[in-house]
Parts: sequence; C-alpha cells; structure tokens
Amino acid sequence: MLNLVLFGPPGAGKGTQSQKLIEKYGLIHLSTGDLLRGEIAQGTVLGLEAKKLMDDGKLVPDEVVIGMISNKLDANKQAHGFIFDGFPRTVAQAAALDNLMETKDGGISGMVALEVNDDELLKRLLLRGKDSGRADDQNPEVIGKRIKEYNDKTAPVADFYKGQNKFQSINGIGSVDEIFDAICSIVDKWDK
Ligand code: B4P
Repeated sequence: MLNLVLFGPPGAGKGTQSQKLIEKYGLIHLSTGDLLRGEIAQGTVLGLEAKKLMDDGKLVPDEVVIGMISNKLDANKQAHGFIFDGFPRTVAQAAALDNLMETKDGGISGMVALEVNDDELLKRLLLRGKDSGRADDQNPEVIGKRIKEYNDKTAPVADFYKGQNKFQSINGIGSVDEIFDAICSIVDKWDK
C-alpha cells in the first residue's frame, strides 16, 4: 500500500499536486479542506461551524477533522492507498492518523513537504481568490493568519514524521510539472 501525506503551508501546491498524484498512483484523495467545503456547501451544522473558523483563517477542531477522515477510511477499505492533503495539520491529528492507519491500512509510507516562502504563498492565494470564490483567499489579513496558524500549529507535524524517518522535503517553487517530477522521484521509492 502507498499512503502519502502531502505537507506544506496554505497555497504551497498540495491540492494541485494531489490531482496529479492520484492519477499516476491510483490513490484515493482525502483533502480535509475539500471535505469541509463540501459540508459548507450542503449547509450542515458542522459546515456552518467550520465556515466561521475557516473564513477567519483558523483551524477547525481536531475531533471534527479526525472524525471525517476516519469515516472516509472506513468507506474506502479496498483502496490501493491514500493521499492525505491538508491533514494532519496538528501533532494530535498526526497521532490519530497513525492509530487509524495502524489498524486498517498498514501505516503511512511517508510525508513530502513543499517548501514555499510567505511572499509567494500570498501571491498565489490572492490570485486564486480572484475567481475561486473562497473567502479565505481574498483578504491578505486572513491569509496572514492562516500562515501564522501553520507556523504555530502545523509546522511541528514535520518533526513527528522526521522522528519516524518518513520525512522528505522539496522546493515548492517552479513549474507544476517540475515539482511533480521531484515528488515522484521520492514517492517511487515508497511505492512497493
Ligand atoms: P485547504 O483547503 O487545505 O487550503 P490550502 O492549504 O489553502 O490549500 P492548498 O495548499 O492545497 O492550495 P494549493 O497549494 O493547491 O484548507 C483550507 C482551510 O480549511 C484551512 O485554513 C482550515 O481552516 C481548514 N482545514 C483544512 N484541513 C484542516 C485540518 N486538517 N485541521 C483543521 N482545519 C483544517 O493551491 C494554491 C494556489 O497556488 C492555487 O491557485 C494553485 O493553482 C497555485 N499553485 C499551485 N502550484 C503552483 C506552482 N507550482 N506555481 C504557481 N502557482 C501554483
């Protein structure tokens, strides 16, 4: 099984690269951002609560996203593997994912981190915000809060995987295809 964690700050290219990786490796894409936006679009209670936090650049509570991922893993028991995009975003989420994968799917193969500086992140997200309709991409102040949340709460997740010798990082600046090739050269070694 191939179970990948794609890591990086908001706007690093996780969603973009995930689309290419699922095609090449036949993985199921689990994006907590997409799942939360699905709840918002359906107007569920969870979605309404999540929207307030997301529009303000804050993370949604751990138990909410862990519950969503757990349900998706249960619903895809026959999968060849998964790509986790935007999850785990806290050390508590990383520990919960290890527990879920240990019993069900043979563990995480590795994490690939996309390194992109703050100026480039801001530029990309404001550009996407022009036509994506995403409230969290339209305001530099909210983008700044998302980057701060990342530095405070999400960046330590890298150490969690470094401690397991499952961490690799690459330069996330360049063309989408160049970055994809760099990710594949790492992932091919994990694809047994
Ligand atoms: P996400 O949906 O995960 O949002 P993101 O980090 O902004 O997306 P991503 O990083 O995938 O964007 P991409 O680079 O692909 O989360 C949104 C919110 O949901 C969070 O702020 C939080 O509130 C909540 N949430 C989600 N998961 C959570 C969790 N686990 N726990 C708690 N809360 C959670 O794309 C960015 C732009 O860059 C695109 O326009 C793309 O076209 C462009 N781009 C990509 N690659 C490029 C390249 N190489 N060069 C130039 N531009 C590029």
